[in-house]
Amino acid sequence: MVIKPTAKDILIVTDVQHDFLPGGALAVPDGDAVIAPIMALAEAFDHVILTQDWHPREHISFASRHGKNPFETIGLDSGEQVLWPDHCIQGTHGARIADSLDIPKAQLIIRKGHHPAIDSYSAFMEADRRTPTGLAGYLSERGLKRVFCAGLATDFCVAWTALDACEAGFETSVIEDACRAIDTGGSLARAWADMAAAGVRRVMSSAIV
Ligand code: VGL
Ligand code: ZN
Repeated sequence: MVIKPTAKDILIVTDVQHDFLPGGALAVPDGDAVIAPIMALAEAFDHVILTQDWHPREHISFASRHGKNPFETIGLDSGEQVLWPDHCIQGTHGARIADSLDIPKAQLIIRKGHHPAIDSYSAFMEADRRTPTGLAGYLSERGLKRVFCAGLATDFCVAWTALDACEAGFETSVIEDACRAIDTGGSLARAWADMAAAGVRRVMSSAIV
C-alpha cells in the first residue's frame, strides 16, 4: 500500500531531543537512527509538528526524587509510573530538539510534562488522563484528519500519543522504522499490542511518498 500525504494529514515528531539520543540522560538504543527517516518523511507532509519533553527540575517521574533507581516502578494516583533518570529538564541542552533534526517547516512545538506532579507521555493528554494539552483542538480547528507518528520512544511517548490520537477520532498510523524504543519490562510488546487493539496502523516509511 502506498500512502500519499494530503493537506489533511499531519506528521507528529515525538521527542527527538538530545537526552533521548546516544550519550543523553535517557538514551534510547539506536535513537539517532530516526533522524534521517524523519527528515525524509517531513518533506512528504504539508503539516509537521514536534513535541518536546519538558520537565521541571523536581519532576515526579525522576527516580532521584523517590530515592529509587531508574527503571523501577512506583504506584501513583495516575497508575503505575516507571521512574526515569533526570531528563529533559527545562532550558538544558538535553531538553533541546536535536541539532541534527532540521525541519524548518515544523509548525508547532508542543511541550509536555511541565506539571511537577504529573507525567505526560502523550502529546494530547497528561498521564492523569484529565488534563488536555490542547493538541486535539489545534488539529480539529485546522481540519486535520489523519495523524502519522514518529520519533522517541515507540513504547512510551509515541505509543501514548498514537493511542490518544485514535481515541480523539483521528485515523492514526505509527511509522515503525522512524521510531525507536526504550523497551523496559516488556513495554514494547505491550505498546504494539495496545496500539493494534485500538486500531492504530503500523506502517513503514517506504510506503509513504
Ligand atoms: C519518554 C520516558 C520519559 C519518551 C519521555 O519520550 O518516550 N519516555 N519521558
Ligand atoms: Zn519525560
